[in-house]
Amino acid sequence: MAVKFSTNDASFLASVGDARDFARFGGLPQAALSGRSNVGKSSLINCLLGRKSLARVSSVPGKTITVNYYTVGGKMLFVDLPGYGFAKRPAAEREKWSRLTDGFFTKNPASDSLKLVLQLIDAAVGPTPDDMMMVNYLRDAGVPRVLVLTKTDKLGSRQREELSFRMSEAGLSGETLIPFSARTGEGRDAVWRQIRSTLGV
Ligand SMILES: Nc1nc2c(ncn2[C@@H]2O[C@H](COP(=O)(O)OP(=O)(O)OP(=O)(O)O)[C@@H](O)[C@H]2O)c(=O)[nH]1
Ligand SMILES: [Mg+2]
Repeated sequence: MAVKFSTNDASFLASVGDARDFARFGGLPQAALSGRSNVGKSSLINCLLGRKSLARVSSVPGKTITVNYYTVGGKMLFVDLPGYGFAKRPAAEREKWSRLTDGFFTKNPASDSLKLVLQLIDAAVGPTPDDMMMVNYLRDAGVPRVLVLTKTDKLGSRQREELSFRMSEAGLSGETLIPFSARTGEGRDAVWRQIRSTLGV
């Protein structure tokens, strides 16, 4: 059964810019957030934890290329992965992104602790080629995942239908899909249920 812990009892743990430091975060189960720059990763963390600005929400996408760890109730970690798909990013930064993200999934001594990836997809944009690459990677690697469709507050009912059509066209209807909005709180409980059952917390 789920362990009781307070989701308000959360704090920023560390910002990691070097894959060698991932080893330090074994032990507690991890839920990682992956997605395009600006898709709403930090906002989702703040929303889940009921905090205004624990995770920094940026109006300029992709400013920092670091992996950010947050501890929750002393029972689990959120891992905010650096956003991808920011076209104007210089080559050196893109390379840093690849090195860090690749390191997180393929050369992470603490990867046993990674229990779930929340793969965020902007509901108003639909799955981009980069999103598809990421989802296919997670699929092939057998990483447990849920697809969180963010910013649903921007959609009318017609656009919601279109989105679900586009998701199935992209071959994603077999995935666990959770519509989510940090603005309205839609999907917050569903995301927590997934995290709790997958991480066993
Ligand atoms: N309408 C709406 N806007 C949102 C929502 N979530 C985030 N945003 C906005 O989208 C922008 C990016 O949000 P962030 O949470 O910083 O996105 P991120 O994925 O962490 O971005 P990076 O850290 O730069 O990769 C901000 O302007 C947010 O206010 C949402 O649910 N609805
Ligand atoms: Mg962020």
